[in-house]
Amino acid sequence: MKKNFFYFCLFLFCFIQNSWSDDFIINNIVINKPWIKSIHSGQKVTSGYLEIINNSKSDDVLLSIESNFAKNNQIHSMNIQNDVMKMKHLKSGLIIKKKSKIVLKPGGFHLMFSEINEELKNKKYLYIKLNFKKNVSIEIPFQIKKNNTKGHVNHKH
Ligand SMILES: [Cu+2]
Repeated sequence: MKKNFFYFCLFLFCFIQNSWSDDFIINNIVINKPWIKSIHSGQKVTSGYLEIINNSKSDDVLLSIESNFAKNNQIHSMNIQNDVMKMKHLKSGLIIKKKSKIVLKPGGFHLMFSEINEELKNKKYLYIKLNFKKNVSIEIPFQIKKNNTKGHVNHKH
């Protein structure tokens, strides 16, 4: 019991400490720089990005994501086919190989939110829950930022 309490405190300490620097740690997973593209009022779709590092000795999978502000929350890949960017819903999730890092960025893997049901104007952060296969789940704030790249223009589902 005492031992569990110690681990709980250690977890809290790590979590709080890391939330100040935009890094989050849960078990063997480290998450860096989570951000989400700001939207105009009336816009119903946006996307989110982050870096995920898997420090464990086995592969893990980001199985799904959840949020309160959108009805549809999906993990997508993006590829160029005949000069057209195509997105694909990764229904069985995104694999993060052991001891490696995966970067979700404009033009590549991303989190996709549609049917957005909230006014997001005056918010700085949005909370999104990431469900991993082995390292359980973590709910973290994604910073809302303007998008400066053109990675998500000209695409088709
Ligand atoms: Cu997408």
